[in-house]
Amino acid sequence: MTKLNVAMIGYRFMGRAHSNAWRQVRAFFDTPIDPVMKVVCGQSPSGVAQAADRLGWEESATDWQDVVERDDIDVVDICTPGDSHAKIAIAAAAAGKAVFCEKPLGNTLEEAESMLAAVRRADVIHMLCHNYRRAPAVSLAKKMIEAGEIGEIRHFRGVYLQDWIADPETPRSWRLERARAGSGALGDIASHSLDLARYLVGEITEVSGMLETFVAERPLEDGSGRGVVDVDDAALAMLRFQGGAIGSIEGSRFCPGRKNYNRFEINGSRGSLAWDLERMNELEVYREVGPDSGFRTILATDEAHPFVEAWWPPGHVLGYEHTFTHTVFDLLRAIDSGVPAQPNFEDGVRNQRVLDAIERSSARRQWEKV
Ligand code: SOE
Repeated sequence: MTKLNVAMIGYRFMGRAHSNAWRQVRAFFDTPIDPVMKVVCGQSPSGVAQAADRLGWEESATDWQDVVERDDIDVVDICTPGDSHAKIAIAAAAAGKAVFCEKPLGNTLEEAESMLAAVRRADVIHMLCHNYRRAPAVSLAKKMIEAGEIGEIRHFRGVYLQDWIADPETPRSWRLERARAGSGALGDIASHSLDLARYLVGEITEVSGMLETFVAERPLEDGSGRGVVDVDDAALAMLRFQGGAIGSIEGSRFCPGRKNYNRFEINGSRGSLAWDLERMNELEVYREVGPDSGFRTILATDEAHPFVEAWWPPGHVLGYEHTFTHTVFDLLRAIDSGVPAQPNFEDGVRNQRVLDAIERSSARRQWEKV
């Protein structure tokens, strides 16, 4: 079996999620190639050495430029904050590596476009990590929509709500700095709702957006004073889809009690579908079948459901981390077959065009074309 040497840049939250996926994928799925967790890279020598040991990487390193140019590396997995996605991805592509990148693709539309140009120029496989597409119940929703089971789509309603900065004294982390994160709730969580909207319903042509920052200043993490918050705390947008549907997405980190409430509802001419990450194994389905129609819940853990066959018997539920393993499995299939992975950097650019239009719309207080 062909070996594929992986380098991962960044090792915190997403780095742990991706490491788990790289570790698990071959133990559960019939992968066409065997990934080798070669090297993890980070800024702190002791931090990254510890991460390598705990997460299962053969080596650790602190210079990402060296790592992406190594002859023995085949794929570069980018799990850093958004301000370094573009430079790492562009260098990795130029060195001929396949590139796997956390969302959102770049911090700006220009960055995302330059990343897409780089992977096209180098003709390498590229993939963007929007892991929720591969929750089995979401993949099932996609199959049902494609089979026409809920008819013509009229509405998409997506919300992604959290509460971790609702307290104004929560320190300003990198996610609240525009220079590092690009945007706030918009790029971090509303981008997931947006990706699901495009995946399940189709392209978006026009938006009306509203961004709000409720707490403009917060304590700095090192205790040295207070710092400005220059990203949105909440983002809300109305959407028009190419196919005629209308919709909305909302992302906020100011919703007390909502921890990671990533939910959508889709209404079609003959039925509706709804999903909620916090009950991620379940798909709510309504189909007009007569006077006794009502929403029913499909527990998407049968062998027949997408990705489930590789795991446990029916009812032995899956979790957040499995969505990353499914994503890595599909990346390996793309690398093996040469067939583009989904979502890829082109999706990243399309998503970023919508995010950009939402920002413009909010600033100008008017509808914007994507
Ligand atoms: C932020 O809290 C965050 O970790 C996002 O960055 C992830 O993309 C999201 O899936 C969960 O929330």
